[in-house]
Amino acid sequence: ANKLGSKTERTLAVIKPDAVIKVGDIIQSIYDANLTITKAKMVMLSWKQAADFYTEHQSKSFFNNLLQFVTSGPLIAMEVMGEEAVSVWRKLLGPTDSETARKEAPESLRARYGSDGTRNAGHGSDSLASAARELEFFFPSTAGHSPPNTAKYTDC
Ligand code: RTP
Ligand code: MG
Repeated sequence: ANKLGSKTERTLAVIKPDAVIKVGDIIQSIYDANLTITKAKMVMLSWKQAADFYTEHQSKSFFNNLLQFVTSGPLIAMEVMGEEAVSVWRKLLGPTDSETARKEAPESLRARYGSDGTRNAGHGSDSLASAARELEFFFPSTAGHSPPNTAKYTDC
């Protein structure tokens, strides 16, 4: 806890290929929710990288469709920080299935920008442990060299 007694967390937020065109609205929503973006990059994942990232889902029926989708175009990966960032970002996303989201959380990002149960606009880490693994996947800590212009956030 910081000096105000709140739980500042970091989470991985990913804008999936179907919603990259909406990056402006999504960044606005993040700041409106009192969260901060502390790292960001646009990347293309190979099939192998996507399979590694989603390894927990490798035996699921939707695994192939999921990999097909997330390798179909660029993603925007962000480290998002703030009070209860893990749950606040998942709440902003809304229910996994965008059609469910349109019924149950019409203001959510998946309701607004997703299509169905697979093409659903975004990803959010589901726990602090997942966040640590997933942030390391997209933003690996490197020994030694720091490239220029990398902002370092140590607290809010
Ligand atoms: P995410 O990991 O992307 O933040 O989403 P989530 O926790 O709400 O959903 P999860 O169960 O972890 O599923 C990961 C992603 O797989 C795709 N999916 N397709 N039945 C389906 O077609 C299906 N179910 C899941 C979605 O892209 C989901 O976000
Ligand atoms: Mg998940």
